[in-house]
This record gives sequence, structure tokens and C-alpha cells, in this order.
Amino acid sequence: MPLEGAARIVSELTSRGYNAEREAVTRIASTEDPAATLERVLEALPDDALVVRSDHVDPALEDATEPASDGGRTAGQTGSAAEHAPVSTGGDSAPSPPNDGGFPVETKGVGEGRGNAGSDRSVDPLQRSIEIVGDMTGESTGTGEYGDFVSVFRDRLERLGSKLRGRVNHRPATAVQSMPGGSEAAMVGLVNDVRSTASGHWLIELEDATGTFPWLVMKDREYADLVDELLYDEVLAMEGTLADDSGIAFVDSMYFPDVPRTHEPSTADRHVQAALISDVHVGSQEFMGEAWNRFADWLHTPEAQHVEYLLIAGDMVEGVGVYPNQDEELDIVDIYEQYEAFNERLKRVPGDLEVVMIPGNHDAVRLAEPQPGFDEELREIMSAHDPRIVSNPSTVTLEGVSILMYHGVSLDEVIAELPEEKASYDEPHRAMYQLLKKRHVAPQFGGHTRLAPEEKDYLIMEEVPDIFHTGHVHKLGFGKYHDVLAINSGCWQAQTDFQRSVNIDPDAGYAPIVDLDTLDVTVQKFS
Ligand code: D5M
Ligand code: FE
Ligand code: ZN
Repeated sequence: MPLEGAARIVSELTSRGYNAEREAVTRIASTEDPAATLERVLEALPDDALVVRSDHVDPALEDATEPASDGGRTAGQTGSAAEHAPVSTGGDSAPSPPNDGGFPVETKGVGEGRGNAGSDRSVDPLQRSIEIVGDMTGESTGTGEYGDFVSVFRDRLERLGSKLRGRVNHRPATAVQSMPGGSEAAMVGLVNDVRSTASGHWLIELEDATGTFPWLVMKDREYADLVDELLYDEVLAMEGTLADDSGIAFVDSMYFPDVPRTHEPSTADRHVQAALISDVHVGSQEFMGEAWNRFADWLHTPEAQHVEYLLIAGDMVEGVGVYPNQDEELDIVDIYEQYEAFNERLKRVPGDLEVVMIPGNHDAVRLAEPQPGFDEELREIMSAHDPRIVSNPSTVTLEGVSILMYHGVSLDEVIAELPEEKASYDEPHRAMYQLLKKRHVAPQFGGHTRLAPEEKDYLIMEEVPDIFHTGHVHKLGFGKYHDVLAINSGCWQAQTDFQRSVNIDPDAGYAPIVDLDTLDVTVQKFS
């Protein structure tokens, strides 16, 4: 039974409202008359079943007159599976060349599927482990009062500052002001202002709980190159020499919370993979349904047998009223219907995959970050696959590998503020490196990124993740920063009118797949 058959079985099950385990589909597909087997399986299925599991298939196979296959595939079957394998990106238009991380964009070419025995595809859920940290759903304390903004910045300074305080002999702003001229001084603070002086030097005002103090970076000092990376409200430390009147300090060193160079990522103990995607945008006229279906069908093939986790970093649906004139490009105008349609797409994905999702700026949750996970009504709509729905951002640890998931709205800001070579839409992972260096997913307050007033700053990277996963900019790019794998997934939406007007050429229909045992990345193309 060719893959085409497996894909047909999946779509038949989906159209009848069922999600299915890969093993179940493989078993049905490997019988002589899959259509008849499918009918028998469905007849015997318990009324409350939402997912067709392999143990639902066994009785139907026993009933059948023909002997049931044990799930093994013949060479011929593998061959036809390969014909439907996704197009290789190898050699041609691989997005975002893997220049710095040293990752080849390997794409398994036609016919190179990893194992070909159907029996290898059975997964053992007992080997899996999945833990969530930092999900703030239901924990929001924000009352919208001004005082909450004070709290969130105080918490930021306290927690990110503690990563710097051991590195410099710091003093509060008020204490620095009263030190004698010529003294060596250091301070930890939030960037309050950055200005160039008439003579081309840079004046950086740092703020802490006691007040502010100006630090001067001379244009010919090595640190001058770092000034163009600074964002308002990020936390850093400055060290330098006070001027004679103690009204200003000349910077000798600048320190960022950063990822320690000694950071060693954790890896899984077995060969297991995760697909990291985002920006599905169901409901948009540009949603690429066929590419999505090819991806979902591919997940049912032996080549994808090790893909046991699917992470979706926001923008499940196109939403309504997100941008001006967006309604002109909507295929589905009702937000609930968009989530229902998204749920149908999710059903096509193997039922034995663990799915984790966070919201994005197109989703129906508050726009201010952190964004809590979807409410009960939306969870109910998206329940077929029983996904884990958590806040944006959240950290999910898969078999020891921690993955910080963040939708990525702040990337627009980092890309707009920093010079091209440090952050651009063509290399979104470089913008992610900046966030890792600042140990904060959205440092700058008051621009694109809306910050929710909370008692605590949920956007801090308290721990260094092994993988940092974002989306939003619709460009695929990945690389390593101090051994942290940064991946910006592409999208499943073709270019919109707006994107055409600003020359954003999206990487649509790609799925980056990460080996959790090595943190290597391969990219599968489905468009
Ligand atoms: O955003 C996808 C990308 O396109 C992201 O970089 C923002 C940008 N974008 C898209 N539409 C607009 C409008 N109308 N204004 C400003 N920026 C835009 P996404 O959130 O997925 O639509
Ligand atoms: Fe998006
Ligand atoms: Zn977005």
C-alpha cells in the first residue's frame, strides 16, 4: 500500500472527525484492502474515541479474512512512499544559509527515508518526557495600574542585575554621584537613554532604583561598536573612571547578562526529533493548505518516524482586526471558525505526536506580553489533538532539552534598531542572538512590543535554554550563539499584500526538524 494510501487514510479519518496514530495508519495502509479495513476499524471504534490508535486496528485485522500484515513494508512500498516525499531543498533555494552555526541544511532527498520497516515506526510514549516551565497562564497579576510597570522593571533590574553584580564592583547611581572625581566606579542599570554627543561620542544614561547616572563611551574605544546594539530598558553593567567633577564617567568596560561561553547544552539520550514551526495563519487567503497537508502526511511516513514532538510558536490563525485592511485578505472571517479550521489541520498530524503551542499576535488572546495560553473555549475547539497550550513565552523541556518558545514580535524591533549585519529579516537568528545576549525576549518597552504590567517580568531568560524557538517574521533561519541553537521557523502563509509592499519575501512551507540527541537541524520543504 503506497504512502498515497496512508495520506488518503489520514484525510478520510480527518474528514470524519478523527485524529490517528501513525502506527494505526501504517497498519491500515499495509492491509490488502485498506478501505475495507478502515471501515471495519471505524465500525468497531468506541463512541467516545477521538483518536484512532493501533489497538483499535488490531481487532479489525483479526476479523479480516486476509492475514494481517505485521506492519512490515516491502521494498515496493518504500519506493512509492519516496515518490511522494517532499521536494528536497538541497542545493537550490535553501533559505538562510547556515553560515555561522555550521549546520548544513540537509534535506533528505527522494528515496533516502531513514528506516523503512513499518514496525520501526511504533513509538513508545513511556520514553518521552515533557515539562513546562514559566507558563504564566492564569497567573497574571496585572491590574493595569502604573505601579505594575514599576514592579515589572524593578523585577527586571533585580533579576538580570544579579547576573552582573558578581562581575563588577557596582554602586547605586546616587553613590556613584558622590564618589570623588577620578575614582574607578561601576554600576548596574537599565538603559534609560542613548545619545550621540556633538563630538561623536556616546552618552548612555543608566537607571537603577536610586536614580540615573550618565556614562560616556568614547567613539574610538572598542566598546563604541556595541552602542548600536543597545535597546532601551535592557539591563547592563558599566565600569569606568569618574570625571573630575564626578558628573559623568568614562566607560572602560561594558557587561551584558549574556549566555556564559562555558554553556553546555543538554541533549536527549535517544534519537528523537522535534518539528519546530510557527505562523500557520489558518483563515488567511494566503494560508498554504496543500503545503500543510504534505507536511502532515510526511509526518506519517517512515522518514519522519523519529519526529515525536511538534512545537508551534504562535499565529495558529490569521485572526481578525490584527492589521488595517486585513479583512480583505480573509478566507474565514469568524475567529472561532478559524480555530475550528486550524483544529481540522491539526487532526491530520499523527495523533501520537506531542503538540505544544503558544499564542502569537494574530491569536485571540491579549496582545500585551506575556500572553497567557488560550482560554477554555478555544482549548475546547482545539482539543482533538490534546495539545499542550501554554503562554508566550514558555519553556518546554523535551527529554532534558530545554526549548524557550517565544512568538517573536520583538524581533521586528531588534531588526529595525540594529545595523543590518547584526540583525536582518534574511538572518532572523542573528536578531535572536541579541535577545540571548540581553537575556530577555523583548527588552524595549513602548515600541511594537506591548508589555503587560505584571508584578514579575516573565520575559526574562532566567535560565539559558538549549534551544530558542521563535517565529513571527516569517523567515527561516538558524544558527548557534554560545552553543544555544536559535531557530526562527518560517510560516505557512504565502506573501500578503502588506509584505509585498515592504519587500518581505516569506519562507513559507518549510519545517525545521531538530535532532534532540545532537541539536542538528534539517529542513524539510513542502511548498
Ligand atoms: O507578521 C509577519 C511579519 O510581517 C512581521 O515581521 C511583521 C510584518 N507585518 C505584517 N503585516 C504587517 C503590518 N500590517 N504592519 C506592520 N508589520 C506587518 P505577522 O504578525 O505574522 O503578520
Ligand atoms: Fe505570523
Ligand atoms: Zn506574528
